[in-house]
Amino acid sequence: MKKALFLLALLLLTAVACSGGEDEGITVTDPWGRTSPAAAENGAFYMMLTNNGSSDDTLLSASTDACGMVELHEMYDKGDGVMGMRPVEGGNIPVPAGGSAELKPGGLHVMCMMKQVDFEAGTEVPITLTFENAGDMEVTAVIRDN
Ligand SMILES: [Cu+2]
Repeated sequence: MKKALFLLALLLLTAVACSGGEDEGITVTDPWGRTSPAAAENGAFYMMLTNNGSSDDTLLSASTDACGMVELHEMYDKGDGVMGMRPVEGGNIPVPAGGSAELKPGGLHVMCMMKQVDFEAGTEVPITLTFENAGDMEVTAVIRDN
């Protein structure tokens, strides 16, 4: 129910923002991060990026006080079934017009290095996402187990 209200609020905000009949642009759905022990140096954030607009956009970067350094990463197969991760090609994540980019465990993620806070279940982490066209968007990632 709480989530439904949140989504409704988002829709209303979007409606207000688009009252001029402008491009709807980027929607960020369900930003979250996985719980990890305080001793763990790194964490990751996941979310769904949807582009309802008519022009391509790109997630250029992300930043948050919860991390000493943030990069956009992807998981890849190092061979022999071993997975590694690396910064995405070009350092950014394209979100094509009418399409989406899913950041999820085992794939694309916002990498949080030098964690500054404990990733305990229920913790809310404000993140600024910077898009090429949509500009800066503030989202709040919620920490949970999966
Ligand atoms: Cu990573």
